[in-house]
Amino acid sequence: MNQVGEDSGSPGAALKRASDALSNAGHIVCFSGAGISAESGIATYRDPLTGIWAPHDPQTMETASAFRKNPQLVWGWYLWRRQQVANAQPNAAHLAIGQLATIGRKVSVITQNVDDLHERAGSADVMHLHGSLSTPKCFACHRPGTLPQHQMLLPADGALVEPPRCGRCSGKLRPNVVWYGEDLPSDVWKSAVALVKSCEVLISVGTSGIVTPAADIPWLALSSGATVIHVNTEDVSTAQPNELMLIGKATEVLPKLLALVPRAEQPQ
Ligand code: BV8
Ligand code: ZN
Repeated sequence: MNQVGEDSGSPGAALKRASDALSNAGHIVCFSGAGISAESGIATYRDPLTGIWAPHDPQTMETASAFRKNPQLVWGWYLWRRQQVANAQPNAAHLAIGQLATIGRKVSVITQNVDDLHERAGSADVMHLHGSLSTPKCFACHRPGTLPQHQMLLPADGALVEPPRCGRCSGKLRPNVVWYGEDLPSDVWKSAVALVKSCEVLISVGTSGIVTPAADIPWLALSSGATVIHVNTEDVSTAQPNELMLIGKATEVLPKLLALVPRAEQPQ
């Protein structure tokens, strides 16, 4: 298994192999998890919750049954997370991926994250496998909910409030994210799989690979003949031939790696 910093002084053998693979690639997929937003101050799912949310386990709050049981708590948690994202900035890793699309190669961004930091870093057509915090939808009729800004903010005193109602059927509004036990949006999943099967390189950044079917993405790329480059503070590789492990923080590894990739001769 190759990792960054193997050789003394020069860029690591894996970093060299990774930049070579990217330099020969026409289509690159960037697949991200919560770890890419960690350095923007957004807690990962491995971090314990803090403040008023500390007593709660995220996994139990990310379900339809939790919302049915306590809509105020779940709605409040998502408003709090939305505010966390609004107060955060894209970091050097998001920006490096945003930049990659400007060097004449086809770049697709597929994320498990529900934040909008890839978009705010300049990436276009970001595919959100697990939805997004940006707009709510109706729990009953699934239509998107449009809300005045003040209803998308947690009350200053942190009070938990009833979720607003759908303008069409007056059902409760819920976050437009994919909860555990819910199917991923089939159109998004199908498009993501098609892109992963057709890319030459997939960079997998900041994901623990626990949640399926998203966790299958890197292995789908490998089995389709692509090179997979993992970027993570921990070793998450399975040391297969076309698999590279770059260990380090996304904001340190990604800019260094992507700076080594020249503009494509024949723009894609
Ligand atoms: C589905 C949106 C078909 C919500 C999320 C039993 C019963 C029912 C279902 C299941 C079951 N067993 C398994 C399942 C399937 C289930 C599942 O996978 N469960 C897990 C818990 C085992 N999946 C589903 O239910 C999915 N739907 O399968 O539909 C179906 C239908 C019915 C019944 C069966 C099947 C839907 C899953 C979607 C859940 N929604 N998010 C919200 O966010 O509120 S998941 C959420 O958690 C994220 O979106 C993401 O996918 C996941 C977290 O994973 P990561 O992103 O990897 O983040 P994590 O914190 O884990 O790791 C961070 C990584 O970054 C670490 O590796 C760390 O080392 C690294 N890192 C940290 N800092 C840095 C860094 N790396 C680089 N730089 C740094 N600075
Ligand atoms: Zn409705």
